[in-house]
Amino acid sequence: MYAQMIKSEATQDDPALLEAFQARIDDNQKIEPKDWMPEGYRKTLIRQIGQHAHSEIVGQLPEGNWITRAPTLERKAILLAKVQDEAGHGLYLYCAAETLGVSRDELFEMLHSGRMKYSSIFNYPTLTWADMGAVGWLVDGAAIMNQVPLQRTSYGPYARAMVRICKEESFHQRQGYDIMMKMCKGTDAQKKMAQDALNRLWYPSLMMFGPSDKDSVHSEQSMAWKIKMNTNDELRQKFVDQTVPQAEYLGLSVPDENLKWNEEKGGYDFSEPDWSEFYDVLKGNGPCNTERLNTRKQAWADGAWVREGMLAHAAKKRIAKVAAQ
Ligand code: BYC
Repeated sequence: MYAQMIKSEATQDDPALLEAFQARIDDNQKIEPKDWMPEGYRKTLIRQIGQHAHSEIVGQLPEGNWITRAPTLERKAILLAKVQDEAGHGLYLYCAAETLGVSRDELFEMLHSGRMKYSSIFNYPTLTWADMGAVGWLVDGAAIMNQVPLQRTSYGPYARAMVRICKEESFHQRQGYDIMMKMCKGTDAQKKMAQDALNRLWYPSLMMFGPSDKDSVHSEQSMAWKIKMNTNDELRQKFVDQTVPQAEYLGLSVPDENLKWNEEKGGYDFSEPDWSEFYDVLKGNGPCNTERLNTRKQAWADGAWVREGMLAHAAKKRIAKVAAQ
């Protein structure tokens, strides 16, 4: 019946079509690119997948900054591989977004004009080598917490991209924790550096999960469509519960006076991030917003000759093919 309906000239607000679509979601069926979908579902996916893709490629910048300064050849090779992985994640995600009818050029235009966001975390600077540890441990740790459930998301191409991304992210998280372990077992100055990185990156990492549930605009609809599998606060709580024992193992203290195990809820009570800072960063006023966006725009401009060359080559081949027919 569903197949018959998609063949018909049904409109977006056809209740029977919407009901059948929701039934497929509720039945955990995957939605594929050629399937009928409500316009809101398609737009929400483009927004979320596009922002996720942008986060991956902007996320390369704070770490790319440290490739030339990694303390050993081995650390340099590992960091280089991690940053390359992130380029790959961006590519899978841009491809997944393209299946929804948006072009790569449009996605980049929206990033460059500020109409599309990327994760707030990447607007903070990476000041010391310990930040490479803290980014891997906390930022990739938060990313995995959010992305593991997304492997079950309702849109097939997004869910499948997420499987590989999660495998690589868990390696990234471990390499970050490994750097932290080395720093914490090192000299007093190295341990101090590790503590300082945790102090600066703790709250920005908590912000990665988005505003608290009462202020989240999209959660309710996105969860009904299984574009999002958990609320922002659920994932933030899971992240805190997982990360606090890891900090204790390192001998570091989480910069939160209110952090306390709550037996009744079986999780930690903890302080909320400063949400005014979060919204300010989203508006473009974080410490590195301008620098990050300018770097991306410059990379796009610098790559113009490659795009033009490839398009010219494709056009030439098309003409040659027509001439040969
Ligand atoms: N930063 O209604 P809400 C990574 C925006 S990790 C910036 O809760 P939603 C990586 C939100 O877009 C990061 N903006 O929204 C790791 C919305 O504004 P718009 C990437 C944020 O979408 C290591 C408004 O606030 N991961 O890639 O239901 C190395 C209201 O929020 C943020 C993903 O993108 C934020 N932190 O939930 C390299 C995972 N939080 O769009 C790379 C997929 C919220 O209406 N995305 N906003 O203008 C998601 O799971 C969800 O989109 C979010 C937000 C949980 C992030």
